[in-house]
Parts: sequence; structure tokens; C-alpha cells
Amino acid sequence: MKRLATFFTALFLCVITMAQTYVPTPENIKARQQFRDNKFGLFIHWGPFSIPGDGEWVMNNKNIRYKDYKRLMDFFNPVEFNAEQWVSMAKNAGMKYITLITRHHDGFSMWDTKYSDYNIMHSPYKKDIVKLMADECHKQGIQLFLYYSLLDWGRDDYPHETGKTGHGSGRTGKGDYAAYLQFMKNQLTELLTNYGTIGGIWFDGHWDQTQPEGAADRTSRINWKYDEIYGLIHKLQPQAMIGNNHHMAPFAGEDFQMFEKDLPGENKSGLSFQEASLQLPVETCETMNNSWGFNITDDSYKSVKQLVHYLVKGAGRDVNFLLNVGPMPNGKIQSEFTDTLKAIGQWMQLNSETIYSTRGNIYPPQDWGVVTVKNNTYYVHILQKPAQQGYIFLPEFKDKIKAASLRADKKNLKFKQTQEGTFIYLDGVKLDDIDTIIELNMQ
Ligand code: JFZ
Repeated sequence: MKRLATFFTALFLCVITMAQTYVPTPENIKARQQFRDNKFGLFIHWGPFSIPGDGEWVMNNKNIRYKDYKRLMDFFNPVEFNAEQWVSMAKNAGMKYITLITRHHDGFSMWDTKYSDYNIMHSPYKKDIVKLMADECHKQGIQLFLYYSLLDWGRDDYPHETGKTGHGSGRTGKGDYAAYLQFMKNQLTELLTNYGTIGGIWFDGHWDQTQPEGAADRTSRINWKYDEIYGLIHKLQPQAMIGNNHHMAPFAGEDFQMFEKDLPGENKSGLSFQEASLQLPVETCETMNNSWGFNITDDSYKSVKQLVHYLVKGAGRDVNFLLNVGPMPNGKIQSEFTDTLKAIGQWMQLNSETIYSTRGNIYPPQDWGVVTVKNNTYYVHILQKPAQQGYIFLPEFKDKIKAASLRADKKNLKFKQTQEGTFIYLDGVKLDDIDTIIELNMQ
């Protein structure tokens, strides 16, 4: 009797919460697991903003009026663009998904949209880039995520007067969020209807309507009505994962959390004050140099080692890595990027087993590196020379080890497990310049 009462109370509570909160479908839950397994993706910032070679914020930063800026559409003719090459490049780097800019803050739509004339079909190129990429991704079996800006520097209906950016665009008058929201819903409906299965939507621009990151007040000056936007997406493609680069704890209806240019716990970017979600998958994005969109003067390229370290450190924290390229306006990707991606791919060829489908956050990051885990195997990644000579120490590590070996040559390693933690002896081990991986077979 008592059990029955408990059952009905539980059922009642379930019904109440279901009415109020988003319950992801089984497909969506599966997509989240897949996302965690995938670990590594390619971010692509590309569009007419690439033409001036000054990053994707050029319109805002140079205060270019929209009526002048729009002319870029007339010169966007990326005749060298080859979707097959881009997708192969990503796959060869070991990436499992691509996140493509479909419309950035400058408002240009990279697909054949009915809802704005400022789109790729009105450029001399006249080919739907989202379609070309979607078809190729599906063909090569790699997931496609779509970046979509909530902020628009050109449209009159975007609530620009309360926005932090885009004030040099020459807009007067007041925005009309109801109209703008309808526009976004129309466009998102196209993106989630005409391009096959989509991995997810990567929203950006929320921060335009808030105090700067780091301020105590995190409220937005407009009500974005995310329940309507997210509801629409989940209705059209329930498995599609929604993420929003608002730099806060996830909002209701979101399926993953993102960080920008930081691992959780760091805040080098000044954008990452949020705590990492313990429920949702987490992703962090980073640039190959210091720019998202093509920047002709930016040659501060990160090394293969730095980028592999970022990937491994992310995996150790259970965080995906979305690595960006900003292709050139002609559709080619500069050799500095392609060479680095190739080298990362070579590292992945040998070591991806210690990354894909592993889970992190099982053991806290140490000065020397991180641990990733899959089934009964722990992968100890030594990224920095350990403080002590001849061994590494894993404080508090008490899980029982059966055998330890150096992954590179399968050589067995001695270890000792004590009250304080675990010692793994590195007798005769030559540390790898990027990552020395030790495999622990657990009892
Ligand atoms: C955003 C975009 O503005 C940028 O162009 C790029 O697409 C990146 C991945 O995401 O970056 C931000 C986000 C927030 C702020 C600045 C840049 N901010 O709060 O000042």
C-alpha cells in the first residue's frame, strides 16, 4: 500500500516537472553520449567577412555602415571552395564533427534562404554552401553542427538600441524583437528541414544584451524567448543538440554547454566565469592563431603540441575540443592550418584510442597531465615533465591497478599503491615531447 502511494506521488511529480521542463528524447540522450564520445570537432568561420582579411568582427570594429558593408556580397566568389577537401581534412585530423557558420553577426546567410536577400544565392558564387557542406558531411559520415548568430549588426528589427555592439552600422529607429524572433524561427526551420540530419545548433550573441562578462548582473535586456526557439528546434529534429555561447550555466532546453578559449576552471579569455555543467556535455572552442575569421596579419600560430595538449587536457576534464579554422575568401585554407591539422591527425592515428569514447573528470588534473578512462583501462597522459625524477605520483589515487605499461612499446612499468596514492615508476622511459601515455589495466 505504502509502495503504491510512493509510486503515485512519484508519477505525479514527474507529470508536474514534465509540464514545466524540457525532457530530452531518447535520440537526444543518445546524441549527447555520441557527442561525448566524439571529443574533437572543426569550427569553420567563413563568409564575406573573410574578404577584408581582418576577422569576422570587421564590420563592427571598423564601424562600417551596413549599406557599405553589404557590398562584400558582390565580391564573395569562393571558386576554390571544395567541400570534399574540407570534410576530408577534418576527418584526417581525427575530427568527428564540423560546426559551420551559417550566419554570423554581420547577418549574411550562407544558404538559400527565403527570408533574407542578403544571402549566398545573391553573391556571384550562387551556390548554397550549407547544402554543399551538409551533403558532403553526410556522404563522409561526419556530423554537421550549425552556428547561428542571435545578434545581427544589420537588421533593423534586431533590438540594436539595447545591444552592446553594432552601433556603427547606421541604423536608426527601434528594433522589433517579435519580428526578429519570427525571422530567426523561419530561418532555423529552413536549416532544420532542408539539410538532412543536423548534429546541433550553436547559438552565439546572447551576450550582446548583457553587462560585460564578469559583471555580477547577468540579466538580458531582452527576453529572447528561448523556450520558443529551442522548442521549435527540438520539434523539428529532437536529436539536434542545442548549445548557446552565453557563458553561463546552461539554460532550460539546452543540450550541451560551451566554453570559449578556455578549459573549465580557467579564465584566460575573460569570458569564462561559468562553472562546468555536471549534467550536460561540455565543449570548448579555440583558434589556431588569434582569430576566428581569416586574418591576413595574424601569424601567431599555435603549435601542434599546444593544440594536442588542449585536446588531451579537455578529454581529461570530459570536455570536447572544437578547433577553428578561418578559410580564405577564395575557399582555400591556408597551409599553416592544413599542415597543423595534418600533424594532429598523425598524432590521432597513433593515440586516438586514448581520446575517443573515453570519459574524463574521473581523476583531477595534475601538474604533469591528465587521466582519461575507457572501460577497464585508465590512460595516464604525461604532458609535462613530472616534478620528481623517475616516477609520477597520483595523489589519492586508490583504484586498484592490475598492470601498468607504457603505451608506445607496451613495456611493463612498476607501480606502488599506498595510503597517500599511487606511484608509477618511469625506469628507462624516454618521455615523449607531446604526450607520454601510460596504460593502467584496472582490477
Ligand atoms: C563569439 C563571436 O563574437 C566570435 O566572432 C566568434 O564567433 C566566437 C566563437 O564567438 O565570441 C565572443 C563572445 C562574447 C564576447 C566576445 C566574443 N563578449 O562577450 O564580449
